[in-house]
Amino acid sequence: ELRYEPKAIEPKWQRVWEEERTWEASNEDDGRPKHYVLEMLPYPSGEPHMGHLKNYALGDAVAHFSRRIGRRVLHPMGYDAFGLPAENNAIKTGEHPREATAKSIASFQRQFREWGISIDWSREFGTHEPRYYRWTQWLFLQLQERGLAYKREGAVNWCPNDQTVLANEQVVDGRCERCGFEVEQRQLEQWYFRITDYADRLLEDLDEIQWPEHVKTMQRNWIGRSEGAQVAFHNPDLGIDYPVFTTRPDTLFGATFFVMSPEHPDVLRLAAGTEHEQAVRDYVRHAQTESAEERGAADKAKTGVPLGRSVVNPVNGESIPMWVADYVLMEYGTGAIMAVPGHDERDHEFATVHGLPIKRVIAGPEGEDELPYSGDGTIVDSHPDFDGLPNREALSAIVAWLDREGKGHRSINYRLRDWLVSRQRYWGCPIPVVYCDACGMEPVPTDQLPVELPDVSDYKPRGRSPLAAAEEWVATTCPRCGGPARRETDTMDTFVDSSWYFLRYCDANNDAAAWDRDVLNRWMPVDQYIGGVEHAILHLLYARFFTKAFADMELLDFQEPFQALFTQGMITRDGAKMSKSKGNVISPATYVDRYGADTARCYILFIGPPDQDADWSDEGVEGVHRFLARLWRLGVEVGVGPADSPATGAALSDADGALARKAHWAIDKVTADVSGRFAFNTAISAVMELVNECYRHREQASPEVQRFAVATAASLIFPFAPHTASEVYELVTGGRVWEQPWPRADPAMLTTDTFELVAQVNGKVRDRLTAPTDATKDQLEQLARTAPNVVAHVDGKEVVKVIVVPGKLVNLVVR
Ligand code: ANZ
Ligand code: ZN
Repeated sequence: ELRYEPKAIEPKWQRVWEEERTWEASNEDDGRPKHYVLEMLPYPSGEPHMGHLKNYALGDAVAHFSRRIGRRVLHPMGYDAFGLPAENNAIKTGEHPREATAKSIASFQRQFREWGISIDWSREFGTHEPRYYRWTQWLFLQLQERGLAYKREGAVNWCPNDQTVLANEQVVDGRCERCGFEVEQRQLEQWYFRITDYADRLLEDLDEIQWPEHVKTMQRNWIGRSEGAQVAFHNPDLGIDYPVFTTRPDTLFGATFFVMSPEHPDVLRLAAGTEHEQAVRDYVRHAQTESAEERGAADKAKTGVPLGRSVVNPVNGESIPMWVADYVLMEYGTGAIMAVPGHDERDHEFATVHGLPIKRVIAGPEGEDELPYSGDGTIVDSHPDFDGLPNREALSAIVAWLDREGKGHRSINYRLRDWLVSRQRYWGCPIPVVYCDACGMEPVPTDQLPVELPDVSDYKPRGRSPLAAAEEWVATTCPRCGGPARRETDTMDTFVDSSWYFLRYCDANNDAAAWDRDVLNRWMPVDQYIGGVEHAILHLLYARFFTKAFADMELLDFQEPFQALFTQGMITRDGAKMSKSKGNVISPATYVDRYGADTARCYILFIGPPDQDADWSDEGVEGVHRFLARLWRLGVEVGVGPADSPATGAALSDADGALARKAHWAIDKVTADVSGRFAFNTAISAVMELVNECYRHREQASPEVQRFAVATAASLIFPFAPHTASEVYELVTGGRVWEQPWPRADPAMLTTDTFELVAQVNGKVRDRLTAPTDATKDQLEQLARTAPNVVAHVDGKEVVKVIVVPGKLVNLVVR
């Protein structure tokens, strides 16, 4: 009894690849085109899940295919080991983050090997290892030297649960992205990276890369470029010009009031001495207690109080009242707006609630009488120079006029804010600066890096970094004057670690530098990046920013890190996301143990187009397992011997012809499905068809052609089921499949043979058709029924009988 035994087959091949270091890539150029295939590195917290299996099975298929079409492939692996997931997991289990992380990494390492992923292990690292974060710190200091990393006080997002600040990108609908707690605002001194300097380049270069359109759209929206104007409104009491940012200078004549954000630094100064002073104070204090969530809500009541002052509208000299209201945000534009209730939704609502005048200055088409009107139209009731003009034309004329008068200018505004990178958490990369009473802030000199993360026993967050309690570590000497100094106790956002790991892989064992520029240029950019769409904004934007900043520092010579991106869909159960609370989590280990890694890998790619979500089904797994077992059994039965394709034009028996043609068809189909595409599901099903064809011709086909077909099936399935493929290929050829070039389809074998089909109606010949030799009876009947001259003679009559003689004729008997 022949049994397919993955437990014997898989370790056998894993050992060969491990011992021979088959997947290690040399940094030396050997003339082959390079191809850098990368999956997003995992967070080592807990065990690998199905999403990991899918991610790495996808990347491995790309890597294997690329090698076999003659490319020099880099396919490395590492661990994004610092950060909240690892630390929270550690707090939950009571185990030190270092130990919990080490355990998790060990589990990932073991499972990657058991899955047979073709990783270049010589380049592996965790971002928490001093030999890696030494360079994270060095890069931080390079940014700081150029003013791209800086410290300032400002309002920051604070998660009361995680007890740390969050980047804007980590606040989703006013809540902490990780734990879901409502985020508060706090005034704190923090480190930032000046990503806003790169806003335009981050936008423009999106046109240069092959990324899914929806990911590019998310990045564009996040950067949020708005074109408009800054216009100065003069306050005579303080004698100060207050600029506003507006995208609609064409509505300037419709501004009926002016609104400042409660956080605007001049609010209290303006209100001082007016009858509204106390009310303004109360309002400002109240606004501080509200979360960003509450303030941003669209349906929130438009609250606000008058400031008791006014400003002058520069276009018509009108005095309009000043208000303070929390729908105006300090972080956007100038923190103050001109309110145009006739044409802006929120201003209209505010004016209605507080009884402020509403004025129309743009006439829409006939019948559009309601205000606010946000569409385009004709300028009305504004100024003789502009009235009657289409508003878009007037817009540039008004900005030009403001510019001439020195009252305003064209302005571009971004939603993107600088990236807040300091965290009051233990498990992260220490920020390499010290504070000296005499010299102030001093960077740690390069030869003193890394600043190692000390071992502390109490790493729970409590509002300030747990590192502050490590007194011996904090106390140090000033690198400038040698006097006593204190270390920075904040650590870096873990997104800093993952913003450059793909660079380090290229030169992972370099002890003298973060990387060698020439070596880097030999591998970068990543040709194919693969990961989850949840990283569409944060990680991908930060990595692009780092790359551009490093290009400006002449540390590398390209502008974009990831030339092509593929975002994978989720694995679901009964249509639902897997989660511990739903109790529907299944782990890769269970399936790898029961069916072997090849079945699990192949199934996860077979279940549907990989960019879409797909539902896991145990029957589906069984089906794929049977397919691999059938392929293996063919290999055993056919045995070793000559396995070449029949020569072009060779005279073949029907069975040999059909089987050889099917094999070439499969080569053609799989090649098309995996070349620059991710149609792995249809590629796998083509190999399944080929295996079925092998069984169909088992009795009639010659051993040579059968061997050719089985070897071809093994060769084609190798990127998806590498162990079984290697075994079967060895069984029929004695060779190693991964050392073979990717098979080529013989074009002559792709055209199926044809014959002349006679189509009869009631025994009389009515048409002659060209039909494929391997067409089924149903297909022949269908061909005959749709032939024009047959249709004409059947017209309206009932077909009572159909006679099909394959290779000859179809006769329709009608009444
Ligand atoms: C007058 C106006 C008239 C506006 C109109 C819009 C429509 P985007 O497109 O997102 O850039 N604005 C400016 N700064 C603001 C702040 N700090 N808080 C809240 N709102 C602010 O939006 C730009 C528009 O948002 C600006 O153009 C301003 O209102 C408002 F019919 O000015 B507008
Ligand atoms: Zn000093």
